[in-house]
Order: sequence, then structure tokens, then C-alpha cells
Amino acid sequence: MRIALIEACNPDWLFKRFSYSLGLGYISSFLKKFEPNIEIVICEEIEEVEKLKPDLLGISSYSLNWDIAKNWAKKIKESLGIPVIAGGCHISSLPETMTSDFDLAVLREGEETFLQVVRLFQKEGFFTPARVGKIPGLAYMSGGELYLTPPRTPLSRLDRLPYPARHLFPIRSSTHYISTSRGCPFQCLFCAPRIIWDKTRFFSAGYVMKEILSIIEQFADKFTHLMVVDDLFITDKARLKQLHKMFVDSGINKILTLQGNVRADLISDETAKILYEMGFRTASFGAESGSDRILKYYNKKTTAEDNRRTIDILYNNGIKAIPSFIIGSPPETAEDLDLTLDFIEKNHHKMDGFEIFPLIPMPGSLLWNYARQKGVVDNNIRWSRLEPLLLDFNPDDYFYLIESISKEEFLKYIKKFQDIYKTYNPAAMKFRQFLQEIGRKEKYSDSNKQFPV
Ligand code: B12
Ligand code: SF4
Repeated sequence: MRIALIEACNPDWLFKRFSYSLGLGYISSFLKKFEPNIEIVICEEIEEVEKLKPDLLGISSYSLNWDIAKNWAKKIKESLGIPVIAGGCHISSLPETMTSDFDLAVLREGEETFLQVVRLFQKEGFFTPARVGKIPGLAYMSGGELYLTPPRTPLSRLDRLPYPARHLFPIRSSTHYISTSRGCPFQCLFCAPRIIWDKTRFFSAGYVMKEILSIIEQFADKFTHLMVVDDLFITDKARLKQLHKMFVDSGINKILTLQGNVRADLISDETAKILYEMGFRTASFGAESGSDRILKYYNKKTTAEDNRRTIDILYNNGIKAIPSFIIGSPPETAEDLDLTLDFIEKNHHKMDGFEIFPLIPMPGSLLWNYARQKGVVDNNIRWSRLEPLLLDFNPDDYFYLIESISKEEFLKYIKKFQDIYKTYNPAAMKFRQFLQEIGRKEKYSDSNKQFPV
């Protein structure tokens, strides 16, 4: 049996070529561990799936790519007539947006559910409501109605998972991704991952270390930078210290640089020193705003002073922060927006760039519920409108939630934030230019080619 997996993505989004979906990597390695005879192919373009003629297709999708996922499901149903299964954060947040072109949707943590689905298909060759109804963690349509099976209990020990099947992706950069925990105990208004991982769980230090060693072994000549995707990498201080010791003892810190997320209330001198010695030269964190009033509104549980302190402590320990900011929340005034501009103005020299996102109501977040109640969004929107664009901000596509100033005044602020971004973000601007030069049609299948990411 042959299974194709694909992440729905706009082909114009060229950064995709330099990243890969850990979610699909885990789904693949878990399936392969328990069903070694199944062939799994991760495709990049839907035409590859058509040529491959698999027996089943799995599509992962973020919310902004959901229209693409639906179109691909329709196309494959029409051309190959095979079962199509959805998974990932969009469908987990809004299963009611599933269409009849999908046979099933795997909700939230996907490894065990997908394995059961594939085994059922292998045994019976088709899905019936009576049989899929017995598998927890699914959504399916029957007689035009949507049904949800009981939620699946999250995996109790993450260390039982095999490492993501990175070898199935075309790797075009020297950066690799790793996830060392699942879940986040905070509940910031705009953020979505809680919908997938309701319980916070960690991989052990030993597991993480072995996974990194396995990446080094697999991609020896092309692995120089590790991107830690979880938000909680530094939360468990005991685990962080264990990892630090392992890094230093093994000398990994001499061959890799690392980047990951920190939280502004969790950075001390000691932690920053540990991170530096492990190989961190940059660290991202959600600063979100220069205004305490707005940080409180976001339920961020940090202050602008925490943000400033974090940038300073990191800087004094040899690490440059890459904070991200969000603009356009309902109660945000011109004064609040000025505070954020001022914060960037005063601190940019200690940063390695920064991100600025116009606020977007992401499905799965509390903000989505708010925007829905206000009638700003619903389940029938054009999903690509959820892309948080600053430099390519489109005034006609944006979902305006800001209430304290007029749309016209907000647009003037967008311009100010675009200007400050361009002025103080030379590396990001250079990378943007690099992507534009590649052009959307060009293919990079030459595995010897290295990219500056
Ligand atoms: C790493 C990351 C990225 C990376 C890598 C993306 C990639 N190719 O995977 C980069 C930096 C490129 C990125 C970009 C963006 N990201 Co991002 N990203 C993340 C982050 C931090 C971790 C994702 C991850 O690897 N998780 C670990 C894996 C194991 O989990 P998973 O992918 O969810 O997979 C599991 C299940 O969902 C399920 N599953 C997933 N797919 C499938 C498919 C099938 C068939 C099945 C059966 C199951 C299944 O099983 C998996 C294993 O249990 C998440 C936050 C988070 N904590 O999840 C945000 C997150 C996913 N990103 C988000 C967003 C908004 C973006 C951007 C729009 C941001 C931007 N400013 O431009 C872009 C757009 C990307 C695009 N595709 O167009 C949002 C999505 C919200 C939503 N409802 O869509 C999240 C949730 C963060 C948030 N703010 O709330 N991102
Ligand atoms: S923004 Fe970060 S801290 Fe807040 S809920 Fe999301 S992942 Fe957790």
C-alpha cells in the first residue's frame, strides 16, 4: 500500500522550500514503525500526487491554506478517486469546515489516530461510518452531516514517538527543525496551538539529544543550524541544564548554532548564559507590544519592561533577540501603537531584526471567537485572508478588529510600521529580496545547493 502526504501551501510562498512539516514527519515515522510495509511519500506539489497514484492521500493544512487543501482534495477525488484525509491545525480548530471531498479528518495529535485509520483502510479497503465511528479523534461526514468521534487522549509519553522522518523531505537548507515539547500552559488571546495540544508534555533531555545526534548523522555535511519550534524550550529549567551539559560534553555546541523561542518572564542571566553556551546566538520571543495595557488585553502575562529586560539580558550574554510584535487589537489606541514604535526605535540595535504582524483572528484562538461574535469572520471566509502580512498588507483583505482608531488612521500606522521594519531589518529585507529573485517557478532539486537559511 502506498500513502502520499502533502502540506497544503501556496506555491508563491517560497520560504516553504526551506522548511518542512514536522507534523507530517511524525505521522510518517509513527506509521512506518508499526506498519513497515507501507510505502510513504511526502509530496510538494499536487501534480506529484497525481503521478504517484497512491492508495490514500493525507493533507495537512494551516487555516490560511484551507482553500488550497479543499481544492486539492477535490482534484484528487476527481482524478484518482482515492480516500483523502485532512489533518493539522485548521481542521482541528474548525472541523465544521470539512467538505465531502474529504473522507475523514484526523483531529489534534495525529499519530495514533492516523495509524488506526490506515489499518482500517488496509483491512477493509473503504470507510464506513459504523467503523470509523469507533476510532477516537476523528471527524467524518455521513448523509451530509458532520460527526465527531470522542476526543483521543493525548500520548502519555512523548519519548515513545520515533523521530520525525526527515529523510522523506527534500532538504534544501542547512537549517533543521526540532520540537522538544507539545503544548503551552498559557492562553494568549491571539494564539492557536492549545487547540491541538491541550496538555503540556516534554520529550526528555536524553531523547532530544539523541534526536539531534541522529540529524547530525543523517545530514552531516549540510546541518549547521537548529530551529527549536516549541514555545516552552526553556520552561523546564532542570531539563535545560541537562541538555546544556550534554551539549557541552559532546561538543555539539561547537558545530551547531541554535535558535528558539523564549518567554520574556523566563529569561535570567543564568538562563541566557546556558543558552549561549549551548549555541544560541539569536532567540525569538513574542514581545507583542510596547504597551502594558495591550499586553494585558492579550493575556500575555508579561510587561513591556520584561520585554526590554529580556533583550538586554540576552544581548549582554552574546545573544541577539528577534522579538515579534502584533498591531491592531480592538482596544489599541494611537498612543499604544506609538509605544510599540518607540520600543522598536529604542531597542533595535540590540536585536537581530524583528517581526511585525497585523493582528489576525486565527481559528482555534480566543480572538477567533471574538471576531466571529462581532460578525467580522465566519466559516465561509476566503481563508488566504488570514495571512498576517505587513509589507504586502492588503487593505481590502484585512479583517479590521481595531476599534479605538479609524481604519484610515490604522492604515497610516501600517505605513509607519512598514517603514520602521524596512529601516531596521536589513537581514530580513535581504532574505525577502533573495526569495523574490528565486521566482515562483524555479525548482531547487539540486541537493548540493545551499541556502542562507
Ligand atoms: C514551526 C512553525 C512554523 C514553521 C514551519 C512550518 C511547517 N512547514 O510546518 C514556519 C516558520 C515556516 C511557519 C510559518 C507560518 N506559521 Co507557523 N507554526 C509553527 C509552530 C511554532 C510549530 C509547528 C510544528 O512543527 N508543530 C509540531 C508538529 C508535530 O505538530 P503539527 O504540525 O500540528 O502536527 C500534528 C497534528 O496537527 C497532526 N497533523 C498535522 N498534519 C497532519 C496531516 C495528516 C494527514 C494527519 C493525519 C495529521 C496531521 O498530527 C501531527 C502530529 O501529532 C506552530 C505552533 C505550534 N505549537 O504548533 C505555528 C503555527 C502552526 N503557525 C501558524 C501560522 C499562522 C504561521 C504563518 C502564517 C505565520 C506567518 N507569520 O507567516 C506561516 C505560514 C505557513 C504556511 N504554511 O503558509 C499558526 C497556525 C494557526 C492556524 N490556525 O492556521 C500556529 C498554530 C501558531 C499560532 N500563531 O497560533 N510556522
Ligand atoms: S503566544 Fe506563546 S505563550 Fe502565548 S499561548 Fe501562544 S505559545 Fe503559549
